[in-house]
Amino acid sequence: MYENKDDKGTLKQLELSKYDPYFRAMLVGGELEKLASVALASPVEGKALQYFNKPPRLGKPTPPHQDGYYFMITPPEAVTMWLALDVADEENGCISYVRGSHRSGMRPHGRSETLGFSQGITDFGTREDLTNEVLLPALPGDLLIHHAMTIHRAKGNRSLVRNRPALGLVYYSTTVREDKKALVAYQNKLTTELDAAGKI
Ligand SMILES: O=C(O)CCC(=O)C(=O)O
Repeated sequence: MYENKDDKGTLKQLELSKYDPYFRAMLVGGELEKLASVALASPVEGKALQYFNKPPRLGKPTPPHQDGYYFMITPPEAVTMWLALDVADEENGCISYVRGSHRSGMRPHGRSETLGFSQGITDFGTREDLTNEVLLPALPGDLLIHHAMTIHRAKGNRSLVRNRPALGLVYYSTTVREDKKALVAYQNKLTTELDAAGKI
């Protein structure tokens, strides 16, 4: 996905582990898989490794969301790792988390207009959300790990020159049940809509 699909300099998201053995090996069978298994106290399955960028000036905000809402799994026992490939700070859109939000259940989500993050929390912005929100700037090589229920978001990239590149790795506990039918149906519907709107 590109912020502007006619400008290849605006790459924002790219699925890597499905197509590239190097990234597949980073996701499955290595140190990061072990770390995910410790974080979830369970054997895990590596599900995806994606490139996430916010190109300078054009990178849009990431809407507040819980990854578990997108995953359609029961129970929502999964972690996402976010590996900074360059400096991420307030200016270029580092991630922020709502501390403790993984303990407070799934919030209502609704359609967002952000390409790549089609769902956002519809009632985000309560006093509790904002009081507990913590910004996490990162240096190249820093690894952030969040639970699938942790609310997070990021601002857009206001820098005129700096990208905000990162890798996102997703691991599910092997105890989860996936609603694959619902997931495929949703993804197909979304792809059709984005295609019709000329966004992909
Ligand atoms: O890179 C971003 O801005 C958001 C990434 C994200 O939401 C995630 O990895 O779960």
